[in-house]
Amino acid sequence: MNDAPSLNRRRFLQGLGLASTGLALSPRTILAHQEEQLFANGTRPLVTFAQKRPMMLITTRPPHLETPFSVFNESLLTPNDAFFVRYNLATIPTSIDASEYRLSLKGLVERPLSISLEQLKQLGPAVELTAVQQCSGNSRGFSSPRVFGSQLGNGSMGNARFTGLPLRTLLEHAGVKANARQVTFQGMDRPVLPDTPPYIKALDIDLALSPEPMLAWAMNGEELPFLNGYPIKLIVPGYFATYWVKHLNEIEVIDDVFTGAYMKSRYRIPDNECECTAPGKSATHTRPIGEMKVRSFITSLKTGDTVSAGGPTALRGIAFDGGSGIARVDISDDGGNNWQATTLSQDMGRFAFREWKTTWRARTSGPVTLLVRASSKRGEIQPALATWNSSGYSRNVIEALDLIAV
Ligand SMILES: Nc1nc2c(c(=O)[nH]1)N[C@H]1C(S)=C(S)[C@@H](COP(=O)(O)O)O[C@H]1N2
Ligand SMILES: [Mo]
Repeated sequence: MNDAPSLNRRRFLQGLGLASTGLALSPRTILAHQEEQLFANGTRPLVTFAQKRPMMLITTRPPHLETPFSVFNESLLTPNDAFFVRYNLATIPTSIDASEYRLSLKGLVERPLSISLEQLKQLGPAVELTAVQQCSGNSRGFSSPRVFGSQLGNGSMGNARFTGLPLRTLLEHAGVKANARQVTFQGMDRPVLPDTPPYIKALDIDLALSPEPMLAWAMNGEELPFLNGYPIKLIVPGYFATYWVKHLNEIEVIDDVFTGAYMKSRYRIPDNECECTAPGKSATHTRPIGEMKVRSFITSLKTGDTVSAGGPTALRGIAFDGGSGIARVDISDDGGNNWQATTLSQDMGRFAFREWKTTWRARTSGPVTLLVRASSKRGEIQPALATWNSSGYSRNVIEALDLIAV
């Protein structure tokens, strides 16, 4: 890509007051418009940031914006202007000159590199892949008992078609040394205070050299939106978004297990099969969060909606897992005693949202609860009861929608 779009982008961000200082990050609030959350936090304002349509505001600085859930029923690819935004550190880049951008690769490689965007794109053939990106804390706000952290609804996820260079092409170009154990990744955002640890993530060398991780520069056929990691974001299909480092510019190959705070103390889950503890208890042994668990949602209805008693109701929704692919999605209207199979739509790849559809009839009038449950190709199935961990990570309980048949 040439320089023109990035220059336009810089002006665009300046125009919205995003460019000069971090403090200038002020969203334009769409007044009078609030989105319901289904837990005790009440409503959320819808706000507009640069390149984004009205999004649900979690925090302003750094920007943390959730996708309104209705977007997931509009298209299987989450549009760039509706894709969620999350940062851990408050000093985020506000202007990036693509012509000055360099990606550095150092540490245990034969030939350390510092390359431009153009050079990166010339290193090998570009690849494309559709993948779900989901925050570890997506749906955390539904944890019971409640947990610390942003009270997220179900909108900290999205499905996009990414274009970029396989990470392993870059690593092989530089020549990884035999004693390599992990690879670390850092972007251009920084802590506000000197004592706050930097946001650095690490992947085991085998994962880093596997086919899927990608240095992506485009999303749904367009440059990455600024707030989604322009100009380069690391894509780790199947893995939670904490590893998908945005504004990526520093990669290092190391001979040990990385001990930075965002690996050693944060983004960790109980080291057991359910990634859970008894409610209210903290785990004695933890490990870094990894692949996503299987999940499914009904997108065509929302809690409180009215359906016709006896008549057909068209249902549709989405399902995804950590990359084995979706085997089946079933619904139940009797608390899970009987399940009705749904039809899976076209497969966009094992890392993508899988659409499901079915027709369902509410048998009697009155309140009815619809459950949706996905099974993955590796035999994983959503649990009937919510598991709990103190960070509210990797929630994947069977979703329930309360409807009224009339
Ligand atoms: N540079 C950088 N990359 C980051 C983060 C961050 O704080 N800084 N947060 C991670 C987390 S926790 C999430 S959920 C995703 C959010 O990506 P998005 O804003 O494109 O949706 O970015 C990940 N990559
Ligand atoms: Mo996240």
